[in-house]
Amino acid sequence: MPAPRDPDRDGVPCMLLRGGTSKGAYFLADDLPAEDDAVDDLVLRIMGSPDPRQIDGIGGAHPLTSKVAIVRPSTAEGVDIDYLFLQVGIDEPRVSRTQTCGNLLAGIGPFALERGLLSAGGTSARVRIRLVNTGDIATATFAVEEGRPRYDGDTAIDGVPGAGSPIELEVSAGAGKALLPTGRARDEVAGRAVTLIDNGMPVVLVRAEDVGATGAEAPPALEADAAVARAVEELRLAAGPLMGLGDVSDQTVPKVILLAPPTDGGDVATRAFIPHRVHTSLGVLMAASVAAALRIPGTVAAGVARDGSADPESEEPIVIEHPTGSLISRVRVRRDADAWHAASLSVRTARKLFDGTVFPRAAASASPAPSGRTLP
Ligand code: NQM
Repeated sequence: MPAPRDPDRDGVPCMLLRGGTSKGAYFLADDLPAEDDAVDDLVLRIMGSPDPRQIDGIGGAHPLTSKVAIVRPSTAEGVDIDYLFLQVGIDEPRVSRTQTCGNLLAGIGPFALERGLLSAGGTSARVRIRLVNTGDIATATFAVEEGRPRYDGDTAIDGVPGAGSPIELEVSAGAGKALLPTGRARDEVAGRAVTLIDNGMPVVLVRAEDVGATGAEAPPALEADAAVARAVEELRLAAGPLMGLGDVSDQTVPKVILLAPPTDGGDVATRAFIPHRVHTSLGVLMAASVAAALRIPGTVAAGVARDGSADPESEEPIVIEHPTGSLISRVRVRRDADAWHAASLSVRTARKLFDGTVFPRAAASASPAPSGRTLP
């Protein structure tokens, strides 16, 4: 009998894909250890963390390129695939399971097809995906050719050069999840008016001017502004418990999104703290949360948006401006006796970048040997 595969000796099968405006390492759950702690240790060593440059691993030294997707066939009724997302710390040895990622979600259907977890005849595939981190359910629809995903096409998304094949992502909330976690369209947190909303990604929406920003800054300028960063973190820490997330000091959620009136023909302008770096564009589920808020009367988003875009009956696409262009989100909101609900649809692209075997950095030894030769 062959010896069981040892990740350190034999490496781990891994596919790198760009999903939307992010990039991540995709694995089959069966190719990883069973225990969470062992998975965390392994993905940290694969990505090259902790190290601000992730120089000894495949991470890209930014939160948008330090992401992992773990995929397995689902046992849930009516669902094809389970997708677990890991946000891998860069300069800290930390792996977070508290959020999902709508951008890597774009690559899940194609990856599952590439790995033979699904088969698809005809010209398109429709895959039901459970977002294990949040319990939400997504349906991904994408083009296939001879049973393989198509990556080439004419669909361009801002923040990614070129164009690709469109991947439609329809996301709806898992059972029992509240769109407005406090039940209110607007709250006062740390002395500021905010909307706390979770349409796939828990976010705190605040007017940019209320934290001392304009909402037109480039991400590095916002990251360098210590007063804004302090105000944003104060809001986030206070909002976390109100959103049912508990103490969020060590979590990557909620995200804080600064809102301002649109300046480029869209419905609203955004700058997203994820939660400490500033997004170079906008997460697709963050956009869904902004879009749902925009359609709910009384929210901070409805107050900032272009006149006429805050109509709850409207099914027009919502154009959300971000630092590198805009993202279009379609959202339907409805109110029943108890609460507001939402479902959203967005279009992304994804591309297979690499498929092979990744070799983790060696586990840290207690006393590393000195590097280099000693000169006489
Ligand atoms: O909101 C970044 C991204 C995300 C999240 C982050 C995302 C989403 O990849 O749907 O995809 O939350 O750190 O853009």
